[in-house]
Amino acid sequence: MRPVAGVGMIGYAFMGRTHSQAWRSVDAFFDLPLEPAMVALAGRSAEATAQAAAKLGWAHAETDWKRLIARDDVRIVDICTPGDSHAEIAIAALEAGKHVICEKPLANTVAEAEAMAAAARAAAGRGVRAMVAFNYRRVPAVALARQWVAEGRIGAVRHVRAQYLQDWIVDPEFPLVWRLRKDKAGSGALGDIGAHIVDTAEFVTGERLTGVSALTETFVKERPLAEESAGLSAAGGAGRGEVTVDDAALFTARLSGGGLASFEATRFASGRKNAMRIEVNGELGSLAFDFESMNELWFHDHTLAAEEAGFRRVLVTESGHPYAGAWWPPGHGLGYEHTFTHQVKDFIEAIATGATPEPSFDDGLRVQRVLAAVERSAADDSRFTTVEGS
Ligand code: 4PW
Repeated sequence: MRPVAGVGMIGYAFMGRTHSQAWRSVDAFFDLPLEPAMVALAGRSAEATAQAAAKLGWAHAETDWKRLIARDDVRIVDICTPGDSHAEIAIAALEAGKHVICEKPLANTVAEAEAMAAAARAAAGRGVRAMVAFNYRRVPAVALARQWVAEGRIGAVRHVRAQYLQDWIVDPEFPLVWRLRKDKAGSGALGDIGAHIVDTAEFVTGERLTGVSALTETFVKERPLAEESAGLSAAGGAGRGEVTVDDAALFTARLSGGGLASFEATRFASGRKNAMRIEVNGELGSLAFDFESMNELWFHDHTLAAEEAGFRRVLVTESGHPYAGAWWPPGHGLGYEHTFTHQVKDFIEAIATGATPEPSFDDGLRVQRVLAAVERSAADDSRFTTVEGS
């Protein structure tokens, strides 16, 4: 009999639903050293939380996250709330000896992320683990790209070209949901989706961003007010409010290995729904990925004769590819939700083996520092060179 690890989750909106799906499915597809049990879900409204718990597969409902953390049958705390509550909940859970998995970005500010990373380091000494949920690391094609870069298949990295393109707020009448409020989300496209491509770039290349130069813009400054819990699709209510975050963030960066990188995070790329893309050009070849075709990785081998070389599509569904062997026969493909299942699988294994889970809170802190550097750079007009005559 395997030991049981009780899980308590806080929040049940978009991310709460993805994480619930992961906890429900992980034990059916992977051989785990611990058996996860979906013990309790916490939310503010008793009725809505009880309904969500029943629908998503949680045994109990709590209306106070402190009570959830205090439960003896909860060993793992899964934080799926907006960024403004991550630090308080994560630090309390770690201090109570609970393993913590926390949605991204790690926090709303560098100071909060520093406090969380310090709490995670202190807890690690007591055998307690903490992980930040950059789920795109767990796309098989992204994990394969990292493996091939690490194996030297593309040689020294010269360029990273990363984009995360969505279009769900192009309509100026789309309401002011929490993701568009600095007090709840910390930043806009930058933290919500730019954070993913920063993490993915570092993950795939094994390098660090060492400096940035940035532009940000808020195209629509005011929107209809929305219900507090509204997600990526929502109806506007009465009254209007100010958008306090960026709609788009563009920046260039230097990489620790000497390469140059560019990043674009926007929710105004009409027609692009969830185009999380990365291309890496190395001295021996290139790799390219687009989440909208998430089962594919494109590879160009620059050591081949020019007559033979060129990008070729690798269908990342073979049993020898990362994570893929646990699922369907070759060619049958995986979807968005599988990335979350892989994430909790890796987290459970780290808890059981005592390894530091990746990405750790220190990794989340580093991304937070990049986001802060982007905001500082964008706010500093003196670095923006106006074109003569414009
Ligand atoms: O995966 C993405 C998230 O990290 C989702 O598409 C939306 O953008 C919701 O939050 C971010």
